[in-house]
Amino acid sequence: MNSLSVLQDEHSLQQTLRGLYREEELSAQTIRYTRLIDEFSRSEHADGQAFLIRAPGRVNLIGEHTDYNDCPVLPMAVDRDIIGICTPRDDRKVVVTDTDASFGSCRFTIDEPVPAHRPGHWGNYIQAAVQGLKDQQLEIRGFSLMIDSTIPSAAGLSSSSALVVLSALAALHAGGLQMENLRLAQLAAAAERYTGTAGGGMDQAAILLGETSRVLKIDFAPLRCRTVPFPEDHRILIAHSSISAPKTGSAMEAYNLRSLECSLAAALIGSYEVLQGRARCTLLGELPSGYDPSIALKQTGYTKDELQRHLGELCEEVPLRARLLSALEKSAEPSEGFSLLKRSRHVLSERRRVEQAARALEAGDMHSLGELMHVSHESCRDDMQISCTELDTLVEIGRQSGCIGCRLTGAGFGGCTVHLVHKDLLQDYRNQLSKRFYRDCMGITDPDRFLFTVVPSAGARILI
Ligand code: NG1
Repeated sequence: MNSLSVLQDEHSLQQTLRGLYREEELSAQTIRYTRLIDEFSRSEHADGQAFLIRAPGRVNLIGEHTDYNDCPVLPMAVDRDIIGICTPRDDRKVVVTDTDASFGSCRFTIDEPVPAHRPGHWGNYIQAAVQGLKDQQLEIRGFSLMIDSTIPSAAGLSSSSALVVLSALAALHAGGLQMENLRLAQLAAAAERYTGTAGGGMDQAAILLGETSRVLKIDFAPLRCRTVPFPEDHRILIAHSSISAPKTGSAMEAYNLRSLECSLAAALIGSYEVLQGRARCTLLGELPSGYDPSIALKQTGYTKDELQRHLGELCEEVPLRARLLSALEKSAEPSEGFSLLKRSRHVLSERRRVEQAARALEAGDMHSLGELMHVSHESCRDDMQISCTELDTLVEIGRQSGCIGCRLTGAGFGGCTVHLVHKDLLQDYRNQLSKRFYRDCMGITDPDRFLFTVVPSAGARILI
């Protein structure tokens, strides 16, 4: 750990930041870090010994709602991030503030169980990280942390997971502890579920394993990652639908319903497979490639009663059955029933597309990658049903305006779209989206706050 005056040295700060950001943004980023350090040094918690941490957001190129089924994803960590300055405390308190004072602060003692904040409060993510470490019997020390974020929240760019990972790194480092990235990614994914989402492990893995200029092909069970270079002559443009999709309330319910439907689909398929004398599966990702779920599942939606009966009769795995029956009990029945066939069709076809997309990227075949992104969006819209009118309109305008590929990214129900564009066409493409979507469809006159490029960036770590 360093004294605050060491962190305030502008020259060494700029050296530390070089490589994390685009060259043209280095000065602005240095100013941002310097402001954070100065503000922290004036706060009541600053005691002289401090360290800097950074956790990036992520954008997913393809592989949506696959991770919690143990199917692969193709994301990248990006240069929109949360940065933090942290110092250990001698009491058992965690005190976190944001440079944006409108967020308020978050305070809890390490021994409080999670969650103590109101639903949707950002403090829950910090508490979840601390709880996750405590559950590993790690001796956690209190810490004061001040953060600054450039990741839009509720946008499908993993601001919540970046906060979980950043907090976990802060708690570990403040306590003189270290943890290997793959283990920490799994721990952070499990910890984030304390906040109520039934998510997978893509975000935390992408945030920790990110690499400059490279896309990540992440597989689960066991968690592993290989990286593929992103071509220098292409750009990733993020376009926000302007619809916020916070992981609280209805967006969380809709997300968790998709996760439950996938587990129910796997349980019913698993029981069918056992009846055929084949091995049981408990997750869609365990099915062989090319598996046709329509042999085991009916076309129309299932009612709650129907599923309860099926699970009671068919599923002999008692803990799994109990878990699914309890989740089903808590879930409202969708008007069209539980759409198990559609969900499994999306997951299994998306798994195939991710493999094809990774191969296309490796071969530098950007047009095939783009085409897969388009098909993925259609599957997200029609089978996973996680899109909305604004996302579909953005994607449609994107396709008409000459992008190589575009689709919604992240959990959906609002949030962002990701667009793959050749660098020479970027400006014109951006102008088209500004005019045709933001101005003409949404009446937004300052689209620049919704439209930005990102580059593949390094993973989360303690900086100095
Ligand atoms: P975002 O978009 O960051 O909310 C969520 C899940 C991921 C993954 C994607 C959809 C969490 C923390 N994140 O990401 O695990 O399932 O949706 O692909 O639940």
